[in-house]
Amino acid sequence: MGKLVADIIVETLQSAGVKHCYGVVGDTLNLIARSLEKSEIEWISMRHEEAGAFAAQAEAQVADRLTAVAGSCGPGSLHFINGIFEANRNRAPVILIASQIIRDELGFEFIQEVDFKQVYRDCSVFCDMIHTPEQARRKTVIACQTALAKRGVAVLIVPADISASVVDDNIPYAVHVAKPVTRPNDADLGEIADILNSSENLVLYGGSGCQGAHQEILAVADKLKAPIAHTSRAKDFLEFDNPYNIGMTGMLGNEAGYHALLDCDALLMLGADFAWRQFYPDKAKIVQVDIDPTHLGRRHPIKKGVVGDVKATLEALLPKLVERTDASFRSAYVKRYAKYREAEQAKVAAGHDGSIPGSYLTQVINRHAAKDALFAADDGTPAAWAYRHIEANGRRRIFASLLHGTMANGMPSSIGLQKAEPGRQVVCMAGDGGISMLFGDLMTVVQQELPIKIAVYDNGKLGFVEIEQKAEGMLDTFTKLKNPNFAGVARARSLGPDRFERGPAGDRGQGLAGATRARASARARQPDAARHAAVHAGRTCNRDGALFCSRDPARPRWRRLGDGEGEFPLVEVAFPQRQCGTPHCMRVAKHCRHGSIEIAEIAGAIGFAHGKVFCRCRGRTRRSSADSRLVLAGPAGQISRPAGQHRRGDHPHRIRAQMAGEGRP
Ligand SMILES: Cc1ncc(C[n+]2csc(CCOP(=O)(O)OP(=O)(O)O)c2C)c(N)n1
Ligand SMILES: [Mg+2]
Repeated sequence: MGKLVADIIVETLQSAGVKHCYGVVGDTLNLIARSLEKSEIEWISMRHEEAGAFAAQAEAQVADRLTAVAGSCGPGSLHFINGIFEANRNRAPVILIASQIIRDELGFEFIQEVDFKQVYRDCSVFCDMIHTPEQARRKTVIACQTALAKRGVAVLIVPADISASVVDDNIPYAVHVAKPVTRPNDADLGEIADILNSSENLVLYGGSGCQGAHQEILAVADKLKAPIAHTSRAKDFLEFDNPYNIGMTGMLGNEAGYHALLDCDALLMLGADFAWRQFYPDKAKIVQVDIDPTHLGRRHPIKKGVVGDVKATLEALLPKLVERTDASFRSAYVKRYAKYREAEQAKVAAGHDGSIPGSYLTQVINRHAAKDALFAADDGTPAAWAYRHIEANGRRRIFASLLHGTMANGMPSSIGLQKAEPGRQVVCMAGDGGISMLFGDLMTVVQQELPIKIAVYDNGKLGFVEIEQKAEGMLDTFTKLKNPNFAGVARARSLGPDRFERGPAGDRGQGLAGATRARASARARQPDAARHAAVHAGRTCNRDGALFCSRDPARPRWRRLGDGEGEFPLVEVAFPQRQCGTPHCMRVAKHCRHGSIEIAEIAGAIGFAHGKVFCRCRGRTRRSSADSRLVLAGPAGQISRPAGQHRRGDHPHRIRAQMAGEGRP
C-alpha cells in the first residue's frame, strides 16, 4: 500500500532522533504539519522563524541530537536564515524542512517563489530538493545523516505536491551515524613529542574541541608543567577543577592567558580555531590538533598540524612525553591569573543612583544560579559579562553567538535549551537591543510555559557597539535606544510575577535588590503558574562608560562628567605633557593645540582597548595620532605608555597590565 510523502518525511525525522520541530505553519507546510501532529515529534509554534532556528540549534547543541525546524514557502522558510547561519557555524545538527510551491510553477516567479537552494547554500552542509515522490525517504535520510555526520544544517526543500503524493515505500533506507575515534599516526605523534620535549616553556591552548577531554588535557599539562589557556568556547570544558588554568585569551580574555601565549616557546593548540590572529605568538613553535583538517594552520602559521580527537590524541601522546620537574613557568602564569581575578573581583560593585553595572548583576546571577544551570547570553555586553563572571563547574553551560556573532540569540536559544532540558534551570542574559529584536517570541515562552529566567541588561543603548565606536575613535552614533519599561512588558505578556520594578533613582542598590527579590519570589512560587522571572536590571553600565576631564592644569583634578554611569572607572585618560595654551586646557596632545579638551576617554573594559583616544576640541572630535604618548591614570597611579606603542589590534590586557603597575616604562 502506498504512503503519503509527508508521513515518510516525518517518520524519517523521528527515526533520526528528532524530538522537537520549531516553526510557523502555513500553506505548503500544512500537510507536513498534519503528519507531525500524528507523530511523537512535538511542534513548537514560534512567532518568528529566526527564533525557531536559534531555539533548534541550542537544543541540538545541548542535547547533541538532530533537531528540526520547518516553514511555509517563500518568506516563511526564508525567515530562518540568520538562525540557520548560527546553527551551521555552531556545528549544530539541525534540519530545515523548507516547504516549497508546487514543482509545476517553479521557475515562473510564482507568488512566494524563492530559490532556497541559492539562499541556503552558504550556511548548510546539505541543501537539496526532493524532486520526485519516489526519492522522498532516501533524500530525507541523507539530509538527516549529513546534518549528523558533518555536524551542521541540512536544508530539505519539499514542494507541496511532493508532500501530498502517495508512493510505494518499501526500500528500507535508514540513517546511519558512525562515531569513529580519530587520532594521528605514530610517526606524527612522535614528531609532536619531539617538538614539545625539546622546547623550554610550553603552553596548552584549548578550544571547543576539548569537550570531554578534561582529564587527558590535565594529564599532559601535569607532565609538561604547562599552563592551560583557552578560548571562550572552551570555558565550559576547561575552566573547572583545573589548577593550571590561566583563563581565556582574546577580546574577552585576560593578561595571563595573553602573555603566556606570547612568551612560550611551544604552543600545543587543541581543538581551537580562534579567529583573531593578533593573539597568536610569532616566536613559538605551534603544534595544532584538530578534528577538521581544514582548520590546520588557517589562522596562523604552524610548525606541525595533525588530525584527531583531542582526547584520543592526547591519550596516545602522553606516553611519548618526557616528564618535567621545573614548574616555574606555569606557576608564574597561574599566579598572574589569580592576581588578575582578584583585581577584577575587587572592581565589581553595586552601582549608584539605582544603576546596576552589568558585571555586578552577572556576579549576582552567578551566585544564585543553579549548579547545573544553562545560560544563554545575547551578543553584546551580556555575552562578555557571561564569559567573565559566570563560573564554570563542569555542569553549567554557556551559550552565546561566538562564531556568527548575532544579536537576539539569547532568549530564543533559552527556549530550545529549556525544551531540551526541562528539568534544568535556564537563565537568559538579554540585551535590551537583543531582546526587543525578537520580542515576539516572549509569547512562545508563555505559550510553552517555560520557566526561563530572563535578565534584561537594560542600558538604554547598543552598548557593545558604543564601545566599538569609541575604539574606532568615534563618538557614539545611532546607539541610543528608547526602551519600554521591561517590567511592564513582562507583566503585559503574562510572563510572571508583577514585582519587577526599577529601584528608585538615588536609592543605591535598590534596582538590584528589586531584581533579586523578583527572582526570589519567582523561585518561591515554582512550580505554580507564575514560573517566569524576568529580572529588570535597571541601568547597567559598562565600566568604560565614564567620562572624565580636568579643566585646570594648575589643579589637575579629575571629575566625572555628567552621564557617567560607571561606579568604578577603569581608566582615566589624558594626552600628557603638552599644554595647548588655553587656560582651560589640561595637558594635552600636540594636535589639540587650539582649545580645551572637554572629553577624553578610552574604551577598554571588555576588550576593544586599541588605545584610540579621542577628545573634543572646540566642538570637533579629534582622535589621538598613532604616536601620541598616552598616560593612563588608573587606580594604580600614573603610568605612561611609550610613544608609538598604541596601535590598532593592541591588546587590552597589556594596557590593563600596565594599569596594575606592571610593565611600567
Ligand atoms: C543581527 C545583528 N545586528 C547587529 C549586530 C551588531 N551588534 C553587535 S552587538 C550590538 C548591540 C547589542 O545591543 P544590546 O542587545 O542592547 O546589548 P548591549 O551591548 O547594549 O549590552 C549590535 C548592534 C549584530 N551582531 N547582529
Ligand atoms: Mg543594550
